[in-house]
Amino acid sequence: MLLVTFWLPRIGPRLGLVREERVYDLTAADPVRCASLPVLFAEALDAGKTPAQLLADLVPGLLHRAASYRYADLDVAPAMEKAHLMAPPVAEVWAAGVTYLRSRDARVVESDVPDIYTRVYEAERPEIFFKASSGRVSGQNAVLNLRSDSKWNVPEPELGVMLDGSGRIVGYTVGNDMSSRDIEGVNPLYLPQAKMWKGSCAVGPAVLITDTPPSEFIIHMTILRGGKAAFEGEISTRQMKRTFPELVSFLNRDNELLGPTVLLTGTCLVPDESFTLLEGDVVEIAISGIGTLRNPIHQL
Ligand code: DO4
Ligand code: MG
Repeated sequence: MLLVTFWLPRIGPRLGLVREERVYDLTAADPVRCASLPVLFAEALDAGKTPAQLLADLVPGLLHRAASYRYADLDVAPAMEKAHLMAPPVAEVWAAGVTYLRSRDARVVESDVPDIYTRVYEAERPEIFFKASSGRVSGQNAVLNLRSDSKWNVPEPELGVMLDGSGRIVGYTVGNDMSSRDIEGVNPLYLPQAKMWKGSCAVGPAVLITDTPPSEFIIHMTILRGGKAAFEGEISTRQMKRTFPELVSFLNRDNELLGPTVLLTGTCLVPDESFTLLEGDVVEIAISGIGTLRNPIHQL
């Protein structure tokens, strides 16, 4: 099932179920168990179920009494006075890197220290880094920023694995791990600055809650400039060197999650070296079975 979090003016965030172009307000229909995504995950854990199992039990009885909205009417620029889609309310976003050959090769070209990317691609231990805390995650149609001290910025379209607070994989979402290639290229120790600044991470809007993911997700990215595609590409998560459970096992190792958490699983779509994002671009990342994450770009 596809869930979104959306904002209703004067009411606040709601948990919604997406079905046939409409969003059903689950919070209105069951304010206790469907108060929010973290509450739903905690309820499932308490009941000894997965969120997919809990939803399968609950949803048939809820839909007939849930108010619904057209998805397209919620898919607008976020503003307090307008109903709009929000980022899933996660505690943190982490990210894995160099999980695809394309990412390894692009970084070998850009870096003054190319060897480390080849080594981590081959190593048993994956690269995992902290990307964003909850307040730093941008949602659908929210502006993402380009650093003022970087001249080479790209989006990184990535499949995000959704974990509940206990570290179980409970679903999948769309993520954009914005990156400054020139800052990372000068010195890999600058990675936190190449990955984290105001408006450098977007997630959502939809979360596919399932215990049986498809054998592959297709990730398609379009970068629109003046209404035309300045970059377009598509890959399959089958091209990834590692598995989702493998990446998650390293994130969970000797760790404690602070609540629902997204682990971005790495990029395989890297525009060629001449490409950088510009003010006014719009990045659209579509993942099969989940939906499209869209963000306009602003130069700081
Ligand atoms: O090694 C730096 C980051 C890699 C990354 O973000 C990716 O491969 O997606
Ligand atoms: Mg990345």
